[in-house]
Amino acid sequence: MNWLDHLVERCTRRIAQSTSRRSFLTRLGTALVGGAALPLLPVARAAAGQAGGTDADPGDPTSCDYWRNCAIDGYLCACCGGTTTTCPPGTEMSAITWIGTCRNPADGKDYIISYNDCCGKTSCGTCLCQRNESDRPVYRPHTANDYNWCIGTKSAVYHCTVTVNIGLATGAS
Ligand code: ABN
Repeated sequence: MNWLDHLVERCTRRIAQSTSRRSFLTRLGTALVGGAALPLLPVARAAAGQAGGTDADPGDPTSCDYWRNCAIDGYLCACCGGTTTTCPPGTEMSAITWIGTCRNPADGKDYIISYNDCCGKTSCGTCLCQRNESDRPVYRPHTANDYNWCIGTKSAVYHCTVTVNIGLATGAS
């Protein structure tokens, strides 16, 4: 910890030499008030919603029981170095996807969930989740989820699946 003490001491001395106490306090106050206001910005709220675990997006994205996983058949990217919406490093997201409709327990509404496969590495092997709601036999491809959607990607090797919330489902399901 000695180096940390020296670093903090040097920084403190440099600040003391180059600023007056009043201007230092003004800057510190601005930083504190500004920092406290950051979560009020729309961007911060959106990020919180994506991360899961909030009222709007409850549950653990690494659990098969997580609400967005209702129609999935694959490995959860949130367990494989990615998140619910981003592929793990070194993999590429498929543009062609399986679509499901899942009910969000936070508001009781149905949302359209896009199950994009992440491609380019061998199977993640962790958090296999097969909830398969509304899945139909593979001889009806447009209603079946048991497919490798790594099509049109550089590699056809399947790694894991993300669960992107596309938006509110409207009309009859
Ligand atoms: N869409 C996930 C997946 C990949 C390979 C085989 C079956 C299902």
